[in-house]
Amino acid sequence: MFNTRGWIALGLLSVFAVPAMAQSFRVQCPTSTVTHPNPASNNSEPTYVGPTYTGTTGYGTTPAHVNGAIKCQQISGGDGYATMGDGTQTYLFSFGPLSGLASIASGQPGTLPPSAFNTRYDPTTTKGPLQPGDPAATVAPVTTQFVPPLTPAQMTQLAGFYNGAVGLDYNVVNSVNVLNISETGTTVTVVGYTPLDLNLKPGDQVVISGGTDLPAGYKGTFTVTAINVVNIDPTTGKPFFPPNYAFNYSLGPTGPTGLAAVNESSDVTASFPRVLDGHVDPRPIMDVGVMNGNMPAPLMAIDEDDEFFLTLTNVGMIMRPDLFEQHTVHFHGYPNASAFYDGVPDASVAINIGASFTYYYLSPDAGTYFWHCHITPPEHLQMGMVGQLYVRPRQNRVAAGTSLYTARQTQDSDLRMACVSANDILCSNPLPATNGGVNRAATGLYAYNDGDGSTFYNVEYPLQIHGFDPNFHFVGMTFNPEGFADMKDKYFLLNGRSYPDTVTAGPLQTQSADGVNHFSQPLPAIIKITPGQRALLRISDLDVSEYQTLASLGIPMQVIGYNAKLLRDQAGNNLYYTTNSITLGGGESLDVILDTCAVRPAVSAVAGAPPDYTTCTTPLPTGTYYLYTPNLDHLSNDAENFGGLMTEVRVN
Ligand SMILES: [Cu+2]
Repeated sequence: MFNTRGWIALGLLSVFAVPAMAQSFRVQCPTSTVTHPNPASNNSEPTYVGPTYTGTTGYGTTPAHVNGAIKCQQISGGDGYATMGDGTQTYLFSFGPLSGLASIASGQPGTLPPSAFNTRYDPTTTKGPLQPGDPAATVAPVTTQFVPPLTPAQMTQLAGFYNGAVGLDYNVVNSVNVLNISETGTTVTVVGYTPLDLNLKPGDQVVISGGTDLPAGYKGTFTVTAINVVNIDPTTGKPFFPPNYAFNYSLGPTGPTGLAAVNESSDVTASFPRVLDGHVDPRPIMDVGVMNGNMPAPLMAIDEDDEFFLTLTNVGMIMRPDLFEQHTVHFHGYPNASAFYDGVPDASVAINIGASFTYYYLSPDAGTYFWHCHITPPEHLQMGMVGQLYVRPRQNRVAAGTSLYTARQTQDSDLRMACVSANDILCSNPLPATNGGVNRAATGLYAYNDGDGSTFYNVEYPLQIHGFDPNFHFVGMTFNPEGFADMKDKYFLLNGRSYPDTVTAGPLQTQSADGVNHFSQPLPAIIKITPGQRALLRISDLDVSEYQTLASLGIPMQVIGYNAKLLRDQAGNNLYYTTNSITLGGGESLDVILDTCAVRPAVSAVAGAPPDYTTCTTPLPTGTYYLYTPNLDHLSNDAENFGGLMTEVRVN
């Protein structure tokens, strides 16, 4: 629930009962779906020219325009350690990456298209199998005691690190001994001694081989044309076996005909090449996932109209073997495809140790969201199970030079996306009051489907505010009862780090109780802006015990969105405001633009249209500015009278 300041789980009454789900370490990242029918085009975002559906009832059989893409990500739920600003190692309940390891360690979202996710790590490379602590264990092995920031050579090594799903492996080889093989025309029917139950489907390859009694014409590599084939024994007139024992393949239009049938063969086999179909090897998942907690949890970023498949794998908490903690992913305040994926365990499903579950999300509304585990929320949130999530608007995909107003108007012809104040009182993103005549800029992005270019930015920085109570974390590690009412943060974190760690480039590394270095805090909080340009800060607060204020010195903060909603009234007037500080409670988010330009030219003659954000007449002076908290007791790292909630804005 987005607009409540407490963490109370409002019971989302699901129509689903909570079944005892059979769970496994499988991952799911389909290459096509109903709204994304062509696998070849689902790895990138097509230009937005019109709505996906224009019907007024139900779901069309095929989309009018394919919009968005498919995105996949895998994360672990477990434990780990992080390094605080005063050097203390702090124990976490936490999420870590199980896909996009290189992206996450580079401070990027770990969300990948199927072509990048569905790859297999090859353990026969010179590096050998994935190691605990990877990629830290490879880029900066414990023997060299790497000290951030990474060297250029280490960064290059990191960028080249395997980035797909860690455990994804070939399915088990499906090879069956053949009872009977016969030909009709050039269609061959193969009946196995055992059922063909390993995901065999038409289009798969089959290799037929055998000894002396198999006519050569049957042998070779062919394509399966049908499965579940009724198979009749000509001598009895009855089936050899049920249909799931048999399949067809074709010898092709010019293939040999009249091949003799072979019955009760002793050495004919049909084997199906190994494929990547979601089957995983648990070994690398446990090697990489255990004690690999990240603070913040792995970053996720998707685009409107995407379908997002997120697999959570619970690898257990090694430091707390007495606990049988489940974990979930709760996309806080997110318009879910179904309450089933809301991650509130009371109303939906929770993931047990040794299990994986794939969440499915649509992405109808752009904005800055966040996510967290919803098991015993005050505990798991305080302990570190908090992550960032944002959705980029379709307006980014409008062709450069075309009208933003028209593109925004076009979206209203899809009832799923329509935002018309006259018949939707919850609509927070109506058309602008006037058409300012602003076109899609050649470069740069937008925070929302504003229709007037007013949310334009050049660079974006996700910024998570959080706080740690070291006493709570200590008793959380040492089997003692936690004092929930005593919870009091002593470390104040931006992207999981206190100043001066906030301005350390590259991932922070922590040696965990397994003796291995892990990239515990991958995301720096340094804001870099070219003078005259605009930076979007996607700020979320996941703090359990404190309100947090963040102030900007020298660069005004323009607040354009709150809780993933554009600040706009029902008549289409922008309600953006400029301030020098913002205050958030746990469970809130804000979109803030830092504009390093004092004077800009007009882009449009229309009164009220925003200026030309792509050009700057008078930039702000270069230099280092600060984002910091004016709650001065939060400018500390526990007992250290220094540090805390502060970072740098580097304009140069
Ligand atoms: Cu949890």
